[in-house]
Amino acid sequence: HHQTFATKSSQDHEISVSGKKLISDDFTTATPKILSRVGANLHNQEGHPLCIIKEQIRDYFYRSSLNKRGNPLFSIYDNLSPVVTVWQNFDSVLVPGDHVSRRKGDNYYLNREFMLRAHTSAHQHELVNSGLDAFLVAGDVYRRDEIDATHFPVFHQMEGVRLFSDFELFDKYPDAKLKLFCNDPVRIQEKQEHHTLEAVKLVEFDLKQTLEGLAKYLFGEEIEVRWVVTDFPFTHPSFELEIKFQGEWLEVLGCGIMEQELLHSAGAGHKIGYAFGLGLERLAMVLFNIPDIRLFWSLDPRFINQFKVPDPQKVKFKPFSKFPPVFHDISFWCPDDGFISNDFYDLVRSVAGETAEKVELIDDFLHPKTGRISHCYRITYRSMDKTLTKDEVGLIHSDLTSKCNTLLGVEVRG
Ligand code: FA5
Ligand code: MG
Repeated sequence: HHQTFATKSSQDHEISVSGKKLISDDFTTATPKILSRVGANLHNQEGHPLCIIKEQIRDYFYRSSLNKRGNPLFSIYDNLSPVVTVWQNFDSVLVPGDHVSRRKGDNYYLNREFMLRAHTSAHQHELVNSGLDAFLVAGDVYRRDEIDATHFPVFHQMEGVRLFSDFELFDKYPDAKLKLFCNDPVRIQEKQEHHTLEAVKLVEFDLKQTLEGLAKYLFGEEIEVRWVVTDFPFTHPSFELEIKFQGEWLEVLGCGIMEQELLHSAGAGHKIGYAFGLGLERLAMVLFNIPDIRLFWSLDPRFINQFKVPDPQKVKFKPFSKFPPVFHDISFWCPDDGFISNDFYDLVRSVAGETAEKVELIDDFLHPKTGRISHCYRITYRSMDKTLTKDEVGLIHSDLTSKCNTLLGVEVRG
């Protein structure tokens, strides 16, 4: 029911993205700024840290999972378009129609039918359906979010899926008469209704060994990891892997046993499988000591040149001096029919691009008499590439101020 600023300005316009032409509608939340990121494919730029980490992960899977003939089991897809149908992103992986993850305020919808994928899980169904048993998908994903050192509206994920037939899974126990499926349809914390506990435990063991092995391959044998139980609509049971980084636990991936209903609808109902989704920026920030997620988008040669060495996986990034920040506050009365902060964050991004380093809500107050709500945000402007002058920032900020009035329907107070 919330309006977003994109709908007020761009209904019925033609959107051209990734070789497709689409007509925007009342669902559109994608901004021209975000559309300009599509096609950058940082994960495919040779020498880029996201490409280096993608190749490291791919090599781990190529080496550690071989079929009987000694060939890699997994194949990798790193060039699938991020323009997907809403069905692919959500319905195909069993996300219910009213699930919070579908909110307009959190996603970049192109229109009612298409969106920029919010996770690489959007491709699970089509690839399983095409007959693959083991695959990786690397790609850019898009989410409307806040702005700071660890959040950027475009980031990258690597999906992995591995399916097992009964004879593959029970290969080592030919006399045990083990089965994948049972006729005792109860869903418990450990398993789905149609799976046997022994099948689930074997797949879960393989999944966890594989991913712990990946963490050790990337970060060394000493890396501390832990498993946390969680929920996803497309897996059960589901887990997150956390690694110890600078004294804190950092979530790096989600995974689990694939929902049988998904496999069934994709034509692989006779197999059991696992799936996982890794955050490439998170892993690369840990591996290379990269302090700020926006650096991945920097064109500054002092960034990218540090990775142009014979053993790039061993690079420890040396931060170069930061250019000085310029701060501006903006406060406004929110419209009476509601306001979502992500609309404001997107507007800041559209107007200021990467020069908006951080946006913080520093005051949120309700007028006791009029009942109106006022927000005050502090914006930190800083360029990765040069010193911004006060005048330069002043122009950006006044542009932002006037667009707040016209596009967000707020009343700017100062
Ligand atoms: C997912 O996106 C699921 N599709 C993952 C999955 C796949 C689960 C297959 C089960 C089976 P989540 O939203 O937690 O889950 O994101 C997965 C990973 O992406 C996170 O663990 C994190 O490493 C990374 N990630 C998520 N949000 C961000 C963000 N805003 N910035 C950087 N990395 C992020
Ligand atoms: Mg998560």
